[in-house]
Amino acid sequence: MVINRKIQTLDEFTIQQLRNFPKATGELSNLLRDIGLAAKRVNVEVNKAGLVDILGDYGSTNVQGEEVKKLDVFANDQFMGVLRHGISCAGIGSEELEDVVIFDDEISNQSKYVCLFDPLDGSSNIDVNVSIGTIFSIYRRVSEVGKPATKEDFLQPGNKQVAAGYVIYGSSTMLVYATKRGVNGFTLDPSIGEFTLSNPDMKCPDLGKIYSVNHGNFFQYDKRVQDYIDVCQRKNKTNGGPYTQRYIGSMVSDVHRNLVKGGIFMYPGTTDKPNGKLRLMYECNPFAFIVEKAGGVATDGKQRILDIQPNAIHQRTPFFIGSKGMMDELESILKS
Ligand code: P6P
Repeated sequence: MVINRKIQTLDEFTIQQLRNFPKATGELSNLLRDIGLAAKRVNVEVNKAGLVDILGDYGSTNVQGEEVKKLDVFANDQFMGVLRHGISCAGIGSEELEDVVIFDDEISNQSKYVCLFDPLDGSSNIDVNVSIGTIFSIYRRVSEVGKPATKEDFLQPGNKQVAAGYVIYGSSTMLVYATKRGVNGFTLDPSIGEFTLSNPDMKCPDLGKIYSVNHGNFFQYDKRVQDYIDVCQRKNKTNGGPYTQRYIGSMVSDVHRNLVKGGIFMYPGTTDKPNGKLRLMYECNPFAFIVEKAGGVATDGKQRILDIQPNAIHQRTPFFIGSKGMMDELESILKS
């Protein structure tokens, strides 16, 4: 009987990374495995969403003033619970929590890392069975290990991230994460209940043919953003235009597709919301880290997302991310 040893689980992969870098303490590997465990628990509920009476609004509203779906609450509780009871995280920030939660117990205070989460992004799509996702960001603490984490640990620019990733609960469930060593994708194998390496060393194509933006806001965008969208829609021998417009309304799905196939995703500022809708700390920074490690680019229209110095956990930013060639094209128009 041939045993297929080609399958490498997330745990085996992170342990192999540990073996390759003996100075590593294994704490980051533990943290990623904890996140993988919570993601598997969320995946079970997301897959049942159409069957169990957990649809419909929870009736409460989160700190963003948005209706909270039951799955949002469940997902937040899963990630916070696993990390609080793990040994690798000193505290978390979350879209679902008004302020950061410092775990402040003897073991957690010894942890080197803090995490920020969007536990279930795109939750408005839950009731119509569109893919949704979890986004996470991991920082090394700036406060003294051994003492409780502090707010400053969470308000670091994205260029200080140690790792970042996302889970996409779609036709298959994938976990993609990046460290300084690159981007790797794992697909959940239900037969063994493990994330298995399916997309090693992911790279974002330099050019793509997909642009993602909410055209409903077109007349609220800056003129130069409108000009770029116009370029995307026109025949153009130099950039192979017109492009195809794809917009799912679930950022994890849109950005994942563009990462794999090449493309550009935009959530610009509008006259109603000059800073756009997306959150810097737990939506834009993690994806900017991942896409840059894969060779792409991410800006707020003026500067690199990862260089923005945050001043609030829930602050928003305009967001442009994707293939380097398309982002260069956008930048040339925004600077014109
Ligand atoms: P709009 C989902 O609510 C989300 O936060 C992102 O996942 C998605 O890209 C965006 O909002 C969609 O927003 O305003 O285009 O519906």
